[in-house]
Amino acid sequence: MVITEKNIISFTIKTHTMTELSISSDNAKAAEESKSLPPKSDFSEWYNELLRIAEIMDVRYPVKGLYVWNPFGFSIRSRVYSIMRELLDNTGHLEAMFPLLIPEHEFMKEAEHIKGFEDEVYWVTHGGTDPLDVKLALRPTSETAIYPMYKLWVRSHADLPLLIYQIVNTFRYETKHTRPLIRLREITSFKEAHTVHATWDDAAAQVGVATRIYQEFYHRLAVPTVVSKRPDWDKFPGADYTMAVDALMPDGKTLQVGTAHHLGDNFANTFDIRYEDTNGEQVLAHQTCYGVSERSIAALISIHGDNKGLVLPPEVAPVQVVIIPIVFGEDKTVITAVNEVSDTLKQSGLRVVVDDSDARPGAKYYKWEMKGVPVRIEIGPRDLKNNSAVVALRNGGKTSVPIDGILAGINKAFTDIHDSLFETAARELNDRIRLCTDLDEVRDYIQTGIARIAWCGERDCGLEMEEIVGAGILGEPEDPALGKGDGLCPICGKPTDIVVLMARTY
Ligand code: 5CA
Ligand code: ZN
Repeated sequence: MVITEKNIISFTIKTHTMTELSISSDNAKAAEESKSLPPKSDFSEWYNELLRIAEIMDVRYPVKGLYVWNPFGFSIRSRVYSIMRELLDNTGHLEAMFPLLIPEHEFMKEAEHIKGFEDEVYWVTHGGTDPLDVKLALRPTSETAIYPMYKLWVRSHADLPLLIYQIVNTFRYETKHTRPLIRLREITSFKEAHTVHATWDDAAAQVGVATRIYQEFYHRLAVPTVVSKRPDWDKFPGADYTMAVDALMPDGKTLQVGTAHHLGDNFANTFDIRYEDTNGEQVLAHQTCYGVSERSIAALISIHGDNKGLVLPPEVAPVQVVIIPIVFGEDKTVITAVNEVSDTLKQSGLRVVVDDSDARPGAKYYKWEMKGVPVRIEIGPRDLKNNSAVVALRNGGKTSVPIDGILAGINKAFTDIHDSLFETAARELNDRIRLCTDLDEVRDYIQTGIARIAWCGERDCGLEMEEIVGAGILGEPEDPALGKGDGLCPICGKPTDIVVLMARTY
């Protein structure tokens, strides 16, 4: 092979990280493709095309409901899940890992749980050509894998509380329309926590801790959420009650992005999980479980993205800063300055790419905007004369920053970007929650957002409200500013101070 300058360049690119590699595709092609991103107002098309063009997921895998994480998408996922791990580890949770396969006799122990999941379970029935003695379920969630072990692990009140989580893949034979990151048959990023407590009240307090952890998690992703108590008919199979965390998607539908379930002593009863209390008595334990999936990434991408592509909060962006040298002719001073700035930022742990390819600046902007890079730095001869650089934020705005203070400038930009993304999304959510006085109004309003409406709390009235509106009751919001108010139940006319949320849901 003849060694040309081009070969050398491509060789050096190959020694870079996976992220840099996957995004080093041809600029002209990237610019061309970005033009084909449909407007965000056409949300469903925009979403699917964004996943493809920004290289988040490849949906061409030949099994329905199973998708492939591209390296760039996976890099976002890793950072998002690092935040989750950090929050759980800092609140006393321990990470563990349980088997994927659950024997039929364990899976079939809890009646409500079976009813809820039996239509969704994939079964392994053969080992090679031999039929198995005991059928094995691919976990749709892991209560029945974990709790037989908890029976062995929990001995005394001193073992409690027990707070364990795992991040695994789970399988659900979903019959509703499958969608990447939103409704999968193989959920690849299922974070499930399973806790054991002495009393019902201790478990209830843990459900509160869980929803606060989730709100904090979503805040780090700059995604505002609403927490509500699901109506009884929509709770987790086998739970006493379910608290849910919902995000509002751009098309006005809500996405359930996390749930925390109070399991009472239901599973403890079934799996015989008991502890010796201070009086030496054997007492049934109380439990909770709570979960989040890659829906968190669907919300992150959908809520912040725009017509030009991804917009990512700096903490989870695979590339945080792209530096574009503006060079004319043979002058090397700009390149030298660019490399110095790049080194300074990298030494502080920032994820930086210098795009010194010979594509036009416009093509470079397209490419890195599509990838959601939060900050673009441009340095040209004129900037150098002033000892400054132009700093452009992906979510809008440009400033000039002195090169001497570049690190402080970029760190401040990161904070500003995160705060502004959150504030914009929170305002949007706020503006799209409306108090309605009758069900006709609810039916109209849910085309746009989330409706608030009085409800007496009776099951029959709630089910009829859902029937009339053609959408679900999310539940009574935890925040009293949303969940309380004086009104009349739209079905039975009884006065009530309960207000519930109704929305079209994914
Ligand atoms: N064992 C409990 C807590 S981990 C459990 O399984 N709860 S769950 O069924 O509500 O699932 C937890 C969360 O996973 C849901 O709130 C939802 O955000 C997400 N999820 C559920 N099914 C899917 C699916 N098919 N695809 C993507 N995410 C899903
Ligand atoms: Zn009523």
